[in-house]
Amino acid sequence: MKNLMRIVAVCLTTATLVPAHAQFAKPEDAVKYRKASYTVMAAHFGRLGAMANGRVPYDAKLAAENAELVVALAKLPWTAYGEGTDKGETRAKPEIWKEAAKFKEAADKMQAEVGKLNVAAKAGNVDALKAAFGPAAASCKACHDNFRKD
Ligand code: ASC
Repeated sequence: MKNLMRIVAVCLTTATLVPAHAQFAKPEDAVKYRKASYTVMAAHFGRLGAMANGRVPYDAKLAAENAELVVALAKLPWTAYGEGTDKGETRAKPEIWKEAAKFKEAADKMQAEVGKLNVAAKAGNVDALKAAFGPAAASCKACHDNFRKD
């Protein structure tokens, strides 16, 4: 019994701390999860965009905090494209699964670009942020163009 409790505890801890290995009870849960991760990512990415485009005043600390969040959030959606998650309330195109290598390449590219954006945000000057924001936004858009229904 003690061992069983230990196994359950380890599983629960792992499920909580390692979203990269997120398990979903139902495909709908996975779809909700990935949409939620994009929604939160877009909120923080949007704050960086507002600063990069001069819509809100540049704030180095806020930029660094938001970029750090974007990097973390950018790791989340990918485990949530498992079997059965191509249906239901999703704009995901079948190409995600049919051209899985291409999709992974786009996902990796986005993560690389937001990684650079994070480095730029930490540099503490708005020009670095501006220079890195464009390519990061383009990497979001590339994936939308190829893999998302409008
Ligand atoms: C954003 C946001 C996206 C990307 C994309 C870039 O701020 O929410 O999905 O930028 O629109 O083209």
